[in-house]
Amino acid sequence: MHSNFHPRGWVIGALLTSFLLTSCQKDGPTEPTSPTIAAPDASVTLRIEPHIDGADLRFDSMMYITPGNLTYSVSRAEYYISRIVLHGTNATPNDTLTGPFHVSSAAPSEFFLGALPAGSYSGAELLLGLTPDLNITGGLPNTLENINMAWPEPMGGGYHFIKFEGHFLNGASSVGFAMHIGNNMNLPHANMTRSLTLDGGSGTLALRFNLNEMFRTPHDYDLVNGNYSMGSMMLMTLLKENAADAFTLAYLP
Ligand SMILES: [Cu+2]
Repeated sequence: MHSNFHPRGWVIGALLTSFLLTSCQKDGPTEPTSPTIAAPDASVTLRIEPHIDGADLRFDSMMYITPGNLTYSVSRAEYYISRIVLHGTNATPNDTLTGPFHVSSAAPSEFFLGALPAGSYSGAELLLGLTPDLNITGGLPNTLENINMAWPEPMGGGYHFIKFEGHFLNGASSVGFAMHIGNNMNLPHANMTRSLTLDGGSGTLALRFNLNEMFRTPHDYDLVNGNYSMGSMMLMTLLKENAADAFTLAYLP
């Protein structure tokens, strides 16, 4: 899948390059979404829904358009979501969903949260990735999914916060891209400004992640000249800042 990978603009040495190629492009089988646990009494399910400007995410379909007008496909969208803080308003205190929630599916992924107290919230924030205390090598359980997200020790260790990969058309040729983010200084912090009210009963917190926002606002991301982010603090900073408005959160009773 990555045999036609043509990284451009790298300013890193051949040794590091070959290390990255072996450590970061393993395309494992897509794991199925974990089954939802039958919910007793009042319970809230967190549903994480990746999409591209409102279109369902489907892997390996050359059907999406970047803000820079390149046609592209997605072969992997794997990431952690941590520390979702609901901002309490009026008498409601903040409520924090610690996670981390790991997502690797193109379909919505569901996580059983149990009961959440009723309250009104002015919005929320989250981390796309891991908190610094977990972002150390061995900081997460040694499951296959976590091991596959490992960030190389020579680059600081810990884990990838996100691997967003696919191919785009550049003229007649299909070019691979890999938007990888790691290192605490590049941890994306997203804000959601829509208010929501929890009723203390059963429902769904629908967290929607627009992957196309990784390529826009505040930066117009130049995929042609930055198709491989991992070796570049500059590119990872752009992606981090673009992710700030990539999420929306709603409660569905
Ligand atoms: Cu990587």
